[in-house]
Amino acid sequence: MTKYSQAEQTTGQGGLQLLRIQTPWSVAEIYLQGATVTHFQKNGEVPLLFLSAMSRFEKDAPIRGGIPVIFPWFGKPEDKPNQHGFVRARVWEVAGTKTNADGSLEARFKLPSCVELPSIGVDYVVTVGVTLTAELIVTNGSASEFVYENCLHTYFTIGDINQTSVAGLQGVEYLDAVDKFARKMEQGDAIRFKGETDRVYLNTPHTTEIRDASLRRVIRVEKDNSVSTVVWNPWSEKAKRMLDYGDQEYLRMVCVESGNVRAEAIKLLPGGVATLKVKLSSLALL
Ligand code: TA6
Repeated sequence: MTKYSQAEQTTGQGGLQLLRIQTPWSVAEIYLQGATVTHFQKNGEVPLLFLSAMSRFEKDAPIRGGIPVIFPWFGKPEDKPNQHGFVRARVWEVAGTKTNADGSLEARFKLPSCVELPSIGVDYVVTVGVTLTAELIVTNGSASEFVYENCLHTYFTIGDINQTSVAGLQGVEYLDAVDKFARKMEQGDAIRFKGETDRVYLNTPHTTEIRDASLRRVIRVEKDNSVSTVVWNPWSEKAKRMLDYGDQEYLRMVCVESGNVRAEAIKLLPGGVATLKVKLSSLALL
């Protein structure tokens, strides 16, 4: 255990570059590929983030797990070449690290300028301490309105999907991707999982809680400047079709994602700056 926070850049899986961060309370790893936080673990706890054992760590391939940064589109719009934007597979630059007054470590990343986004600045700030925060900052340096979707597509480690629920969305409308995106209302006090679950909850700034009776842990997902929450578990059949994901891994993970997607896309005026922020914390399930 380290007395002071520190960060070192080193080589990780597949020969990819990553930042390895140690703080007095936790450890984290952030791959420059997609600026993907792949690991966050508080001392003495099970890792908070899930990373597939089958994930690819190759140039231009998204990492399966952690916190993929989804931008500038979510899902697979007809006019787009692939799913979930392109920045999660690009190599970002480390813009700097610093230790904050509270002892946490802040790592800043910058998306290198790209032809797809002329005059759009994209920065990402990850702060590691007792909690983990991630902030995606978009600056519109162009002369026209920039419309985009964003989502921090976070994979969480749980002990058993059959003993896990997600609370905080009761009474919220959602689009059910496993039922032709039918518009429905969340009736229950918590979402429980009995099969493939893929829901886009709308107009919800609410904090959610993942209640894991197996690990006796609550993971709290707080967010700022986000009105869409996506809840996803592929379940067994889709898991088998995913080459970078183990057939049984659906039992030990759930995605609770924070962003602004579909009709809730961000419209950023010239000169505007918009920040999407999530804060992840864990506490004992009493
Ligand atoms: O977040 C839910 C979702 O849109 C699901 O439909 C599923 O496709 C998941 O994202 C993973 O997408 P990916 O492109 O990373 O395989």
